Amino acid sequence: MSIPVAQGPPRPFEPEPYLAITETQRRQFDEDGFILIEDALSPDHVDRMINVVDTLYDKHRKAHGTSAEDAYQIRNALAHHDELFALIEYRKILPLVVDVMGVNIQIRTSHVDVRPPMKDHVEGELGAAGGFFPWHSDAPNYGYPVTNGIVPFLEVKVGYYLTDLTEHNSGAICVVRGSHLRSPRLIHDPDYHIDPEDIVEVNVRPGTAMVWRTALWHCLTPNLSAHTRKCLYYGYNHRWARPGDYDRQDAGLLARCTPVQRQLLGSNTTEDGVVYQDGDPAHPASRYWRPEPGDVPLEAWAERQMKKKRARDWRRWKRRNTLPVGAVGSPLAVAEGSQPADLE
Ligand SMILES: O=C(O)CCC(=O)C(=O)O
Repeated sequence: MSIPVAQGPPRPFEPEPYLAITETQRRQFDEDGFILIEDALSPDHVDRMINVVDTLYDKHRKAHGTSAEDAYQIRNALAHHDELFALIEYRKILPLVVDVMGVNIQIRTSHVDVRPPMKDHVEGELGAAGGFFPWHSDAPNYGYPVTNGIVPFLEVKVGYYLTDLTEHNSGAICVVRGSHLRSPRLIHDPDYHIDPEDIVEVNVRPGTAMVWRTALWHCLTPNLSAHTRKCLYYGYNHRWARPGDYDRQDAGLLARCTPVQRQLLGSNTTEDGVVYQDGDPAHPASRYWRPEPGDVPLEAWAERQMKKKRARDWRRWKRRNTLPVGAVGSPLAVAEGSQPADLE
């Protein structure tokens, strides 16, 4: 038998607004504009996703008669396969997305990208205007608004990398560290030179995910490796903004969704349309702007996740701070600066 020993309040009772993101990740996300999550997908999950991508790619090639050397992209990918659909609410990543975007979100875009080896590629400047994949940030036509010289934080993308990108020039995405904090006009300024020190070639192993601000300037290295590069992207924006790949998802797909899935697919949980505040026809409001109860089921989901996280933290704390009956004194002498986890 053991008794819990009182040793200051456990972390679960301290204010902790985040479901999953750590302080370091949060800082990196704000300053650099991206974070990498290694092994986000297990090897088995990666294999399944590669199969899905290959099936779609083959189908596309047969339908369009394209060659095995052509790059391929499919948008609104979530509607093309259950496995692609399932990733919209992937349990390891959605908490991070909610941590940075909040709960009033939807999918803005989802895409599969395939880039075979580029046999005849002529080496040029990375991301050059007019090249095969110029530097850009994601934005609708006419651009996102620019406030105080920069694009406000309006959306996040999650990249899932399915093939090995650890080699230089294997088709990996490159990002300019911190570029979300620069004027988007500079990308198109021929006199502006990106400091090579700021360029990060995302050389990652299969299964790695990148959560990034899409205002970050990005381009691709050519794929000069011997294997085809395959990856997936899921973009999330706010429900009060419009989606990018769809206006309204297919009714059959929406009918099969859980409330959270429906929200992520940009729909309210019941018929869309305006509501009248206090029943007053003079005060119509879109439910994307003023959600009705139940329109944002991610809120209740996030509360449940937070409760589970606190319970987990509490159990961990109890494990570390429990002494056998009869033991005297403080259970753990935690050296200043070290975390209790170091002592496990
Ligand atoms: O990695 C890719 O193939 C494309 C990345 C990109 O440009 C994007 O997601 O906007």
